Amino acid sequence: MTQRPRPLVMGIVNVTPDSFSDGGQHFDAARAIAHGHALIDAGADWLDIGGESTRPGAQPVSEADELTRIIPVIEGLAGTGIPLSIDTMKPGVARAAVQAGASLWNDVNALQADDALETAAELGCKVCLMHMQGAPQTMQADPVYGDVVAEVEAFLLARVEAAVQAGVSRENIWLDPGIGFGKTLTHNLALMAVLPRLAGHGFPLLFGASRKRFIAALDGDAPADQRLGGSLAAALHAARSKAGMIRVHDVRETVQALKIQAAIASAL
Ligand code: 9MG
Repeated sequence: MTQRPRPLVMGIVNVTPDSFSDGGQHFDAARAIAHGHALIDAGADWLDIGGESTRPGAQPVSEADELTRIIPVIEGLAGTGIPLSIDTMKPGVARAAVQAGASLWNDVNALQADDALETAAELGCKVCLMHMQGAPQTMQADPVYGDVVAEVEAFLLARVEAAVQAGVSRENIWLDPGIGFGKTLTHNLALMAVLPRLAGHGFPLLFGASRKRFIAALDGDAPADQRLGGSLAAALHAARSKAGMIRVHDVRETVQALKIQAAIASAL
């Protein structure tokens, strides 16, 4: 695993009803594609495209609806030269997305769905195995752990072994502690504090804290559009902790913060 001076930045393209829609059922792929281009211009190294919200309380969508949302967007961004990630829990969606041009399957469910392991092995794409306790609809109701760090770490390493057993190449595996996915503020902080340990297992770490609820919990219930400071603080911490990629909404600001931190570190 080669170490870059700063982590890669993954820009988020959510193709969900609260973004790029006319307020109804019609998704505007052209606007989502334009947003992807704007994130690339802002310095994104990767784009993560998702058609099913995984926010706390989000309801599942059908495979057909998810495909209708994301495939035109992936096809529209496939020629940019910037690699694309598909954020989905569904093997059928991952398969179609990879055929349309995605090269990373970002699975918040860590390939636990039926056929997910076999599909990932067959596709030969990169995979991100993320930890989540429960499912998005209910995960924040009452998350409980004995030792959150040990449990998340053991889960991720067990999913690595399941993936490798199924034929996924070790070189294709990324890990992610899943900040905000079935975790209280205390759980999130404990995991962020041990990022260097989680990054030390030989697999690159993907880290996502952008605009998440824990920032509001520490700063007067700040609404999502006022969480940039907290998002940048978490991104810089992840970079110092040797995360390989940071998943963010605010690409330009994150790239700038990471550049400055790397420049200061190189002057030491
Ligand atoms: C889809 N999604 C939302 N938050 C995420 C996070 O923190 N990590 C990954 N891998 N995916 C996420």
